[in-house]
Amino acid sequence: MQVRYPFKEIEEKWRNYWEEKKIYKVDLHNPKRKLYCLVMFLYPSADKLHIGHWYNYGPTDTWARLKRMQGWDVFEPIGYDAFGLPAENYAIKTGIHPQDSTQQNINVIRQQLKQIGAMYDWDYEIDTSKPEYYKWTQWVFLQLYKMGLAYKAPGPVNWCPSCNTVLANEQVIDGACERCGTPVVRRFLTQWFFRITKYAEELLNDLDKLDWPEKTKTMQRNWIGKSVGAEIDFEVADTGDKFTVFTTRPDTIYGATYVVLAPEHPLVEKVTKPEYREQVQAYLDFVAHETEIERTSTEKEKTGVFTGSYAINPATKEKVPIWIADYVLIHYGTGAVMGVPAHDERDFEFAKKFGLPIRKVILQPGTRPEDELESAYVEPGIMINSGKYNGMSSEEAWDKIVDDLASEGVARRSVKYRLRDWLISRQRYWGAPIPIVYCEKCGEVPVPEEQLPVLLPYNVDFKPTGESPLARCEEFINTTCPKCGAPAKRDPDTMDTFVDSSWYYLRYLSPHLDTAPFDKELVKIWCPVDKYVGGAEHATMHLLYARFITKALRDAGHLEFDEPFISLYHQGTITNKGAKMSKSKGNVVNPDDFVGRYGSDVFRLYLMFMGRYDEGGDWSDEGINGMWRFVNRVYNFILENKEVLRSFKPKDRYAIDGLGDYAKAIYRKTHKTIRKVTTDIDTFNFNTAIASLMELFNLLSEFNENLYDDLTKEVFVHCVKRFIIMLGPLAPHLAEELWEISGEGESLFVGSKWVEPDEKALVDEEVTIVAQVNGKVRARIKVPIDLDDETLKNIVLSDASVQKYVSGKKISKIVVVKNKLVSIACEDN
Ligand code: ANZ
Ligand code: ZN
Repeated sequence: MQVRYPFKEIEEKWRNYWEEKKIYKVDLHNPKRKLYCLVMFLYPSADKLHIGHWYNYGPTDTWARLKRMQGWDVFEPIGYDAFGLPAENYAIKTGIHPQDSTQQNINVIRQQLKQIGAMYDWDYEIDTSKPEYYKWTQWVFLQLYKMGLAYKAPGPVNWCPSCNTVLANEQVIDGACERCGTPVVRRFLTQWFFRITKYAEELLNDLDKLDWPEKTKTMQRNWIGKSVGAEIDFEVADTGDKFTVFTTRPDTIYGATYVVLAPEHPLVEKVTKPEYREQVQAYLDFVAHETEIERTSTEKEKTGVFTGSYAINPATKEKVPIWIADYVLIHYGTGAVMGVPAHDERDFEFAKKFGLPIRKVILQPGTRPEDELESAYVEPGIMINSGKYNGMSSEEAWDKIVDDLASEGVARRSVKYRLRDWLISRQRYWGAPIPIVYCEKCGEVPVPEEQLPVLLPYNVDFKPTGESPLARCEEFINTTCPKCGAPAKRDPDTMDTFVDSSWYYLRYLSPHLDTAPFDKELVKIWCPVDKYVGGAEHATMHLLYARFITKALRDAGHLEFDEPFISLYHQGTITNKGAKMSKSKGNVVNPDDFVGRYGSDVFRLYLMFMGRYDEGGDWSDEGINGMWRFVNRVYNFILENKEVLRSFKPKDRYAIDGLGDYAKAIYRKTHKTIRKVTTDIDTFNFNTAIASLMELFNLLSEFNENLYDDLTKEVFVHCVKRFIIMLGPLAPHLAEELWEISGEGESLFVGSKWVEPDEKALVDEEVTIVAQVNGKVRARIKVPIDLDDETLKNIVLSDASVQKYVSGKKISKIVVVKNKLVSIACEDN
């Protein structure tokens, strides 16, 4: 009689067992083979785990369990990125204080996380909003401050009018707030920055060392955006004022027929001639209302305005008009460019629109100098219209022109990066306070390390107004100067949450250490992280910041490695009937519903079975139901064979030639499956690992106790035990239970129980197939044993000697006898 798989009891039983026996405790000080497996921790911004969390954590734990079963000491922690806008916005929506709502959420989420049945050690949980954590986030700030890597500066910032706060460049997606989608506006404010640009070159070069998805590395490379070029000085005609352009194409300077200043360029005011003032002012007003995305859009028609002034092209000594245009950005390069319409697409469009001269200086191979340009020619070629450089290749001229202008003192080689310094101050409540005090006498004073943490007060009106809520909190803002003792004020801003997460992997090893941000010894043993798994949406922010902070702490003498995450994997996303799951569409799959109905292992198995892990998959209620049926079959099968399983102590290896047909077949299949499942799980190909276990199970389930001799039974037990072992990482609760039913006393996850395949069993055995056409033997063909009918048919039909008898004829019937015969009947015509 079939029983319903009692997942509830079983899952609870094993979770309690694991926790009581502290199975997953790792001796951090003395690991034999350390492996730090980390998942991106979670925002407790809502009160539930969603399927995306589950999809990150379940399968990653499967990988980590394989490693554990293979004998690694695996450290796999979990925690909460509890500060920040999402948590605060949630608190604003519900009216509950962020600290209370965050803690409430964490308590619910922790229970859900436990249901995953991962190997988390709850003694190592971290919560970035706790003083014991953010004390050290403030410490990180102070280290950077000491090194000149944290500084305050006025500047244009991205302001979200809805979240009422400044955003980092990385938090602006297509001109809108990453969190709420409101278009971002520019504001001028004094803010705190981390000097990540100092590490631009190293951040770029070290990408080569990392085992990361190529796509993510490319995104970081593009984000850092290195450009090799030159700065060239131009003089304003008549006034002698100077400005500098940055160009990656100094070879085109003879074609520079105009120059453009960014609307915010400091010379704009001065070069604007009185007759042009009105138009220029109107244009500046227009630009002020544009978003960054509008300004840089290549789709949009070019706009700009002439200032009335001219500059001297330092190569041709010609006077060229000075324009202002929005496509030149103030914070890139020098905020000024030389316009070369013949060889730059934007300049070409601009010149066409405003009737500026287009002068070819590089000849496209296969064209003549007098041919008219249809569009900008941006590739290399032979120099023309460029004085003494004519006839050279443009690549050669690139260096020569820079050298010559440099010797005149009007140019120098220059490397620019798109990367901007990281703006870390937020005018919000729910974050780590910036540990700086302002004293009338002493100015800006860092809070001494021994006075940390600067506590975030509880009684604050946290609703955002645009001004920092902490500024209105008397008990917080008023303090005394750490240097002179005079009354002083604290910095009212809090830090971007990405600061919290930039160093968290270090804290996990000693989350309650009170005397240091992390235990240096443990960090030496365990870091960097060996495997990091999380969403691809973090390609530029978190993953870049954590790399930067690691390098900065290294330079401060606190770390001895260069990179935080050696190997990175991005899980895909799960859709529902092809559509992205979202609350607004009402198509979100709630993990609890299915964990409640089928259990955590079935849910985990189904998530992994749905598709390639890096591509995600499409949710289907039908699909998870299929997985439920599979698990039930497995469970009942083990129960039914309990006696046999307990009656034999199988050996580790069998000589395959001495086995009967069935024993041989299951032995071979089992060992092939071990090989496949091992590499599949190791490379995050969970779906194919599960598929091959299903195939193996189908073969094992043909077993019939009454038919076989003792040797066959013994081999059967050998195979079933291995099947259960392989199920271990994929369905840990179920596998533990099956392991116990099969007569084993010790947990599957104690010791290193993973198994190696028997190499001898992996070699395919061959059989000779008889091929008949209309009853006559036409060929004998050697093929691998156990081929399925379809494959066998195809092999026989394409055999040359069979072909002779069937080609051109209509085949009426093919009979296949596995491992023996293929018989073809065809009609004569
Ligand atoms: C003249 C020129 C001729 C340029 C030519 C290109 C092609 P990347 O590679 O992105 O660094 N540029 C420089 N500063 C700029 C700014 N603040 N805003 C907008 N554009 C700016 O691009 C460097 C090129 O972008 C520079 O080289 C400059 O145009 C433009 F045939 O100078 B070039
Ligand atoms: Zn002072």
